[in-house]
Amino acid sequence: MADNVKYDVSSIQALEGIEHVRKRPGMYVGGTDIKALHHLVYEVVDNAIDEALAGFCTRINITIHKDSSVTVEDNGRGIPVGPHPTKKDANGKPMETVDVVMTIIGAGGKFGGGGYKVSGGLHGVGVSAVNALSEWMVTEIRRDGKLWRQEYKRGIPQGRIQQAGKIGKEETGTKQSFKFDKQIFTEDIDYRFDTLIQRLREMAFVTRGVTIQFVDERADREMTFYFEGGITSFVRYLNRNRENLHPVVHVEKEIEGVGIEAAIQYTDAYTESVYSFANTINTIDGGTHLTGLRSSLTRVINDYARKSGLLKDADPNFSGDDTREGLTAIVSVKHPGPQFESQTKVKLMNPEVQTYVTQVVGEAFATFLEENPQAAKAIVAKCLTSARARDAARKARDLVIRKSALESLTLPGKLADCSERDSSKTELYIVEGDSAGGSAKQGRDRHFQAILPLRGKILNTERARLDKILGNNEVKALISALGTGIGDNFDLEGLRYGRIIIMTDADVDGSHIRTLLLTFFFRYMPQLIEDGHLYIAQPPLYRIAHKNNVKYVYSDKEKDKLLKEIGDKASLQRYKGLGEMNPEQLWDTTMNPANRTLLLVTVDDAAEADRTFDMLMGDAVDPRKKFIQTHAKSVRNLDI
Ligand code: 28F
Repeated sequence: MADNVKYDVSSIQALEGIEHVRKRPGMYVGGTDIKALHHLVYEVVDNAIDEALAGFCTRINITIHKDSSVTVEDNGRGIPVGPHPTKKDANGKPMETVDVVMTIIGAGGKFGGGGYKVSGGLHGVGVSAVNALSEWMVTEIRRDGKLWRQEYKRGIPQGRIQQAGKIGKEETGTKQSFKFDKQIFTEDIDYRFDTLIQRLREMAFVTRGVTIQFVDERADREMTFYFEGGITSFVRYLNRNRENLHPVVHVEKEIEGVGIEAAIQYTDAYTESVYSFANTINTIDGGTHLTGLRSSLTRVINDYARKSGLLKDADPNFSGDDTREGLTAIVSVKHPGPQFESQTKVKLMNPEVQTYVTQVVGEAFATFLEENPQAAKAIVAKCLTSARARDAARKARDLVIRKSALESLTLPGKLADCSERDSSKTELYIVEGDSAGGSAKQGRDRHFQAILPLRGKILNTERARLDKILGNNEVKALISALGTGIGDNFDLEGLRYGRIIIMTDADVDGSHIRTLLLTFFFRYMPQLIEDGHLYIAQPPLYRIAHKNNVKYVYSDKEKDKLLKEIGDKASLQRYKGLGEMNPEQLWDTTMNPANRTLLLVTVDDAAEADRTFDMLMGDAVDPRKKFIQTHAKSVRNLDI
C-alpha cells in the first residue's frame, strides 16, 4: 500500500456516528457535567459487568490515574479479534471486530442478543460513545495466547489492530484506557471518588461473586468490593445499624428467561429502604419489579395475619404503608429485553415482570412466614403498631393543625424575626447552637434576616414517626417559624421567608444536623426544595492574616493557592465552628449577601441524600459531611 495513502479503517457510519456524539454529547452521556463524566466510567464498567453476568468474568479493576485518565480491566473472554461477521468498512472490506465495538454506536451488544446487554445510565449506546468523547483510548485484548492492542484518537482508529506480545494460553480479558476530552466536558471538572464508589459498591452487590477493585491514584485511595452474598449482603449492609426482626429472606428464580432475585428483612426502623435493579441499573424510579415486590408482601402479610388471628375480622387490612414500615429489601431482575420508561430511563416497564416478581416473592415470603412463626409474629406486630401510629399521627396532625391555626399568631420564643413583612425579600437562618445563634442575631441585618437557633440535634427524623416528630419542640418551632404546615397540609402560601438557609458548623456534628434537616425538609416539605427556597450557608474554613489585611477562604484549594501567592509568612486560623467568629466576622463572611456564598439545595441533592441516607446511616459521620457538601451546587453572590 502506498505510504502516503492514509490508513482508513473507519466506515462512513463510524465517522458520522462519532461526529454526532461529539456534537450532541447530551444525547449519549446525558450532558457534559460531572454526571456525564461518571457515565463514561459506568459505560465501560458495564461491559465488563455484562461479561460477568454471562459467566466469564470474576474480577474488574478500575483505576483513575494522576492525569485523570481511567483504566478498566476485566478477566473475561476478551473482545473477539478478527473480521466482524457482518460490518464492512468504507472500501467494502470486513471491519475488524474491535473497531466495530469501539466505533459503531450501539454495536456493543453480544453476538446476536442473548446476553443482558443494557448498560447503565446510557442504555447500550456502548463504549463507542466513550471513545468518541475521549482525547485518546487504548484497547488491549488478551486471548488465544496473544496480547492485542488498538489505539483511537477522538474515536478514530490510528491504524490496524497490532499484536503486542505473547501471553499464557489461559490468560484472557479486555482492558480499556481512556482520557476524557477536555474540549467536550465542562472545564475544571474531575471524577469524584465518593460518587464512583457508591455506584461500584452497588454493582458489586447486585453482581454476586465479582470482585470490583477501585484505585484512585490522584488521592492514593483504594477500595475493593466482593460480596459472595450478593443482594443478601446488600440488605445486611443497609441494616447494619438496625435491630433485625429475622434473618434475611432470599429468593432467586428464573421464569421464561427472566432472572428474578429478592432479599427482604424487617427491622425496628420506621422507614422503608427498598432498592430495585434491572440488569444492574439502579432503577431509582422503580417500575414493575418494585410494584410486584411491594404488593406481594402486603398481600402475604395480610393473609398470614388474618389466618393466624392476629388481625381480627373487624380490623381493616394493613395498608401498603403499614407493611412497608421497617422494610429493607432489594429486588434485582436480569431481563434480556428490558423496556425502560422513555424519559429518565430509570423505571422498568415490562408488565410480565410484575407478575413474575409477585409470584416468586409471594410464594417465598408466605413459606417463610409459615416456617418461622416467631418472625411472622414480630412482623405482624410491627404492622399493627404502624397502623395504630398512623391513626395517632393523623389525630396528632389534626391537633397540631387546629393548634397551629390558633398558635400561628404566636411564633417560637427563640425566633429573632425580621422587620420586613414581604416574604420574597426575607430570609431565615436556621443556626445550630445558641452561641452561634447569638452571634447571628447580633451580626445580621434585622431588616430582612430572621434567626432561629436550633439547640443540639433535632430528633433524628430518620427513625421517628410523624406523631413523634410533631411533638419535638425544635421541629415544632421550625414548623411554626416557617408558617407552611407540613406533609399533606403543606401550603407554600404560608411561607414567611423567601429563603431558608441552614447554617451549621463545618464539623462532624454540623454535617449531622444539616443532613437531618435535609431529610426532614425532603420528607415533610419537599416543595420548599422544589421551588428553590432551601440553601446551605458556606462559612469560611480559614482566616488568613498577612501584614495588615485579612482574607477568608472557603476551601483547602483556595487556602493552598493563597498561601502560595503570599508565602507562608501569613498567619492561618482554621475555623472549627461558627462560634469562633464574632458577629461582624460572621456577617462579613457568611451572611452579607454582597460577598457570601450560598449553596442551593436541589431536589436531586436532597433526593440522593435521602435515597442513600441508609448508606450513610451510622457510618462515621465524616462521609456524610463530604457527601452533602459535594452534592450541593454552589451559588456565588446571589442576586440579593
Ligand atoms: C474493560 C471493559 O468491555 N469487556 C468485554 C467482551 C467479550 C465479548 C464481546 C466484550 C462481538 C462484536 C459484539 C467474547 N467472546 N470490559 C469489556 N468483554 N464483547 S466487551 O463480544 C462483543 C461482540 O460485537 C465476547 C465471545 N462472545 C463475546
